Amino acid sequence: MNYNPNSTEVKQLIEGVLQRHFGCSAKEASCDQMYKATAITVKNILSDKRSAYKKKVNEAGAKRVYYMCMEFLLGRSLKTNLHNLGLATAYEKALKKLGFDLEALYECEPDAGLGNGGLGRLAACFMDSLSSLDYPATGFSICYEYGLFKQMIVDGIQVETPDVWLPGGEVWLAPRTDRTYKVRFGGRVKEEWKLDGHCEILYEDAEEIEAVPYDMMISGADSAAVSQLRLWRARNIQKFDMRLFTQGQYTQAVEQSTNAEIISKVLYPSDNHTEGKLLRLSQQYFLVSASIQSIIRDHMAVYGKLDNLPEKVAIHINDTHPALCIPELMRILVDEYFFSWEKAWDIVTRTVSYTNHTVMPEALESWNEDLFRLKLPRIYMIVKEINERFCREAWNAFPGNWSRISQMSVVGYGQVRMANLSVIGSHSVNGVSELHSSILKDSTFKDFYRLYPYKFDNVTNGIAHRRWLCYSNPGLAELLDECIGTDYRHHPESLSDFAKFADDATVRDRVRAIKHENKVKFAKMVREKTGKIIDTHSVFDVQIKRLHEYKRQLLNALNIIGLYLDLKENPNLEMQPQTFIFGAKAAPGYDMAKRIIKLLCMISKDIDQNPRIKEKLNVVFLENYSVSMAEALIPSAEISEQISLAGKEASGTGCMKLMINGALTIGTLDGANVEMQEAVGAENIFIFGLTANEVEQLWLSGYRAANYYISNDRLIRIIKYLSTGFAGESFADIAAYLLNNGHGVADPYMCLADFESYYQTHKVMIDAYTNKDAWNRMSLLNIAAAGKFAADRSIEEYADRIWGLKKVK
Ligand code: 26Q
Repeated sequence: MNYNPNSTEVKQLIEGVLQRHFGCSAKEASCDQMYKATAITVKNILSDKRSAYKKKVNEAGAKRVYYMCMEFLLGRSLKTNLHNLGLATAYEKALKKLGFDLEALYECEPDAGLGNGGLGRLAACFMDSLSSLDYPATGFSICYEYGLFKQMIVDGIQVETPDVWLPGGEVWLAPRTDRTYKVRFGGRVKEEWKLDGHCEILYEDAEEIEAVPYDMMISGADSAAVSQLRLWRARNIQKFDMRLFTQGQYTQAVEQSTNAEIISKVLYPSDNHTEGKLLRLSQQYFLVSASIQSIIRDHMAVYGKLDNLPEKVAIHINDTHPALCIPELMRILVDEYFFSWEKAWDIVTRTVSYTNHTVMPEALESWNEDLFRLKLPRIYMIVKEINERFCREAWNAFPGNWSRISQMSVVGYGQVRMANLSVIGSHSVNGVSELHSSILKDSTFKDFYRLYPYKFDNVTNGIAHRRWLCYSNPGLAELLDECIGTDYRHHPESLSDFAKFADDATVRDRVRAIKHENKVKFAKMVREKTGKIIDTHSVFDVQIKRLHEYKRQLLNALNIIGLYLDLKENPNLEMQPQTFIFGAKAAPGYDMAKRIIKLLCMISKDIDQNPRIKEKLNVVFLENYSVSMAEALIPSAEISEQISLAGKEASGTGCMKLMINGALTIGTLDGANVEMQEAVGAENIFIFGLTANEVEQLWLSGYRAANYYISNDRLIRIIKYLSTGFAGESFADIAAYLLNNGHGVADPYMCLADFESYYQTHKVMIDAYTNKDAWNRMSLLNIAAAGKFAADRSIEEYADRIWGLKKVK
């Protein structure tokens, strides 16, 4: 197969697919058909390329990594694949000859939204880097029929509708019905000792569900490797009652068969929060069991034995969600390949590694022990055995210290704790930023750190800089190409060369001009989609991320209300025009998050009714924030809001996307912000608020919101005005929440404690903005310092220190 077709050949490929799949010519094809035909030709090229690469990996006997994650937030694929393959120009020309515009076809593709936010998008960025760096990699996840819900805003209220992505997204998937596996749930387990001394495990009345793989290929940029993302879909195994069936009662026969397919129906829409739902547990085991079986099959096909698994295979669990691969791999080694427990445990712990993504206690997964035993009886037995052996080990390390051992155990107080299982069953545990990794060692996993200090590591997150800079901000990429050459596209650390141009007035001015063009383009898009007009001479101040109390969109809102009141009192006030742009989805059952969305929407509506205020202050809440929307918005952003309460955001990755596109950060010393400050210098970032240690101290001594309130006139006016409300709606409930004098809810994220510092810092930042030349210089320096935050760097660290992976070229 030719991986490098020219435009004439591309044209023929597309025409062939159009004819075979849709029975039409290019003239007759709709945009949707043309997008699909184009995508299919790219998929075919990728499949062939993947086969060739896989052959090379097998011949070399190279180690591979399997990245397990309940979420992959991929967004669109066509543009990235074409650019990575170096085929964008050939396709553009071919399509032009066929009467179509490639840029317009990109818009036909729905986002694959198989994730909630940070963790899922990180997994997608990592797949890009793995293939671009020529590492052999496979991702495993679930082929959800519905991805993350679509968000509609009706009168300020978030309404969720199903995300039907498959009709347009399916073109990227290759079903492999020849590679299905069975996954077992429920029933009873019997142990039967055989004469030869081994124990056979028998299952009675278990429900069997079939896992069907749908494969997606992910190209690297100018590399030989193509990564595979294997998505599992659940299928009923039709065990009809044949008697009923032959007696003509087929509807009854069908009714009696269980509906296993709900397992891959929908993605759970909460992030940083777990609910302990049984269906979620089934999803996790479904993913893990099918994937481990697939890994074993591949490994056996090449090596014919499993003793060398840790030398040839790295299994990475992205958070605790796929942690059941630890007992599942034990099950297969012990029950099916008759390894001794000790040998199997050695293999498992040398193969598996784990990344933690959060320190929020409500996000630490635990399952009710009884539910767990009923749903997964054999896995439960294995988990119990892991637990007993661990407790003995811990007893030797901490003799007599019952309370410590019980906190570290996997099974305790009627719960199965997935984080403890993950730490015990892996050889490496890492956090996702320096600060987060130290919090894991000092507090979350303090006792484990004493027992296994050698397991703990840090790999700071990174982003796919080709997608988030080169492809989504072509204007800036072109300027970089001119100034520093194209090397940074493969070696993002070379972006630092751009710093040499900080004193070049022409380059600074071009940075500004590119930003302005991007602002105009984004404003045009918003106008076309929503009718809303954005002043492109106002500063674009952007907060885009899931809606969560700890991320403190509310703190941003308080500051906006302050500005609103300033303008209300003095309509002639001289002020830099500011547009505050938000994009955020709230978990459907998260009432406070939905109230905050409503507050933002009502402030926006109120301002729309006040033309004098509108000249200087605007709030835009973008509906249905998604990967594609982020790609359109981020190149136009000037201020990046990263204002979580210090110690709560594990890393954040949106901050990196905004930085590399020249936005300046206002933020707390939380997550990756700490390292961003180190990289760019304190004079080029706007840091405010309590540090993680100060937060901890304040929490221990008792946070009293009223103390901050009574001494601050501005805050008093703002909080009082919340009760007056916006566009006819009072937000007295939010005022009570912030002051901790409502019933039940109180603000554990200390918005009022950081308010004054935030307000002052924001003001300083807006002043800085009015000095255009100095601002552009800072913007340029942020771009130059963003190289560290590329996923290429993260992946090199994982490959080197955690997975022991070598490139296969
Ligand atoms: C668990 C059980 C049941 C239902 C849902 C969940 C669940 C799902 C998603 C729990 C957590 C998540 C997602 C967490 C997440 O996205 N964390 C973010 O990970 C990013 C990548 O490392 C970090 O940058 C962010 O700081 C972190 O919040």
